[in-house]
Amino acid sequence: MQSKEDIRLGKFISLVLRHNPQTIGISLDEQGWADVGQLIEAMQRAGKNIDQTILERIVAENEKQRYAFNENHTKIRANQGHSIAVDLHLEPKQPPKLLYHGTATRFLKSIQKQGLKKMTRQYVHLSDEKQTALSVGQRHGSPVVLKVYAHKMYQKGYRFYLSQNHVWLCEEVPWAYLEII
Ligand code: HQG
Repeated sequence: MQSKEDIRLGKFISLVLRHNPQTIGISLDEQGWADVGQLIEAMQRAGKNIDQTILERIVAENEKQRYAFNENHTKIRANQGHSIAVDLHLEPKQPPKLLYHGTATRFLKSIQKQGLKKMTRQYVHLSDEKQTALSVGQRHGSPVVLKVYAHKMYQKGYRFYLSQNHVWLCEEVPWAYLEII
């Protein structure tokens, strides 16, 4: 179990690596990598209690494996969830027959009209487990899980990607491939 402080630091690292590196004055390369030394120094300047040991622990223990180091641990990036344009070099992959997306009931009308859109992120996020989708939906309010006919989409030429921490990603899901469960 991660300590509350590690969870808090992890959320801040997600903000920096997915959405806003400028908030602590660093930048990411085009594949989303930050320099580990720069990240630590910049976080310390921003008043965060972090060093290499703490960062290693946060990355290793994060319950969703949200971050990855490069081989020699000089660079770090988020495995998914970006709103800023980065190219993670993910290869298209054949999805399972069904995937799931958790959302809030208040978004359903709009989703029925437009299908699932990326909104602020780089991809629509899908899961191969209903339970995971349910927890994702709960973050937004009264949850509802949508079944995604992923294989049918794949057969029609839609591309799917699998992030390093096992989140399925795609550009959009038209309503025709969705079903409320
Ligand atoms: C909804 C977490 C209206 C969509 C999770 C969702 C995930 C629409 C919200 C990752 C819509 C966007 C991503 C449309 C989609 N009209 N609403 N046409 N299309 N939406 O947070 O999937 O914990 O950007 O259903 O585990 O909730 O941060 O996406 O409710 O993997 O690592 O718009 O974030 O990962 O919300 O979550 P988000 P998400 P972490």
